[in-house]
Amino acid sequence: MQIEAVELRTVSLQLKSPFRTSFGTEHVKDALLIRVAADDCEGWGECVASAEPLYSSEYLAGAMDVMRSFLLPILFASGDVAAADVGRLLAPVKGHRMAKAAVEMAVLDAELRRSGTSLARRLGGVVDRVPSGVSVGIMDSVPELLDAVGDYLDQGYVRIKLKIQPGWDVDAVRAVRERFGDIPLQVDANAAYRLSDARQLCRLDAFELLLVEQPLAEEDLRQHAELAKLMTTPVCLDESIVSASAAADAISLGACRVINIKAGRVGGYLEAVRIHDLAVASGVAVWCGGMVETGLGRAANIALASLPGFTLPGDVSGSDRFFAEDLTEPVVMRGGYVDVPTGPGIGATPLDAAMKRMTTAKSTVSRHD
Ligand code: SMG
Ligand code: MG
Repeated sequence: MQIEAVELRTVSLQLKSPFRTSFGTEHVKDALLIRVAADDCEGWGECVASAEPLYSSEYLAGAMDVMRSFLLPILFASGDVAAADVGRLLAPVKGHRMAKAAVEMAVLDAELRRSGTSLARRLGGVVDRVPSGVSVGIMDSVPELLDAVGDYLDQGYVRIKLKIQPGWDVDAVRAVRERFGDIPLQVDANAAYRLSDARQLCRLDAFELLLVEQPLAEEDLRQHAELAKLMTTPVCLDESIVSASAAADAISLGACRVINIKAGRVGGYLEAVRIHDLAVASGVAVWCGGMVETGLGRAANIALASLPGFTLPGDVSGSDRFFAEDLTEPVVMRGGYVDVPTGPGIGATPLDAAMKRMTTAKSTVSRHD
């Protein structure tokens, strides 16, 4: 397709409750959305970069700038563009995978809407619903945590992930195990530990967790491999896996037995599928991560999670886990599952009124600018 214009839009969604991780507390979700328009179709993308560069080096205003200054001019100059070409066309720009992923997602959505194909079908999905896990933030107290976990279990979530950090780890996990027994449970440190904390991390082995996610820093593949030898709990990588190439390195180093795949982090849904394929071929389990996406990114993540290698429940919760109101029809978790969208493209579209209310800024870049 020949892309004629691209709309960049920031939206702000109120979170139902603050979401606290080892790197900070979010009260609102600020998202960068992109809409590409070609002569006969349009498509939506969502960039997972947060307002501040605390999860990874990318951040929302930076993503917007690199799109406007570098990525979109390349696409405009490329004439007829297919989604499968976007990664290669944008490769001369180093890094900026979250920005690139959003651009590719929008082109992919447009292409699929035009052909009437769902994203799940395009990516190779094999199921029509996927199990829904929930990520539970760091709380002020253990009783507060137990109330939150109890509430999510009552709602039907099939797997609980606890955010941890030094000072909020073993006691929190023990309390959840003692209260709720043998539930599928895992933890995510968002790189808050160092290899010298291995003794403390090994204390988590007593609780038969499904995995410990990203205990050490993004760059520390070798140190994750050392830690993995010391722990019986499987090490899972999130932040470290920025590409299929990084995944191949991590697997061959023995740095992880499990991978959290986030399309936004790895440069797009097509690279996410390559990581899935590589992991399956290597006997490494994968699951679909989340970045507190709006209904757009959430729908696309569910499509990705329907591929056969996603053998562990993902962070694919219902919209109401985070938002009182989403900007699309909400994703609904029922009986521990969310349905894989079947409509063309990502299968979700912004609702005009909600979108208008939630928009904080909007601009358009055209081929002829
Ligand atoms: O979307 O359910 C979700 C959030 C899941 O915990 C979650 N994501 O490191 O895996 C992770 C975190 C990153 C959140 S940063 C906004
Ligand atoms: Mg994580």
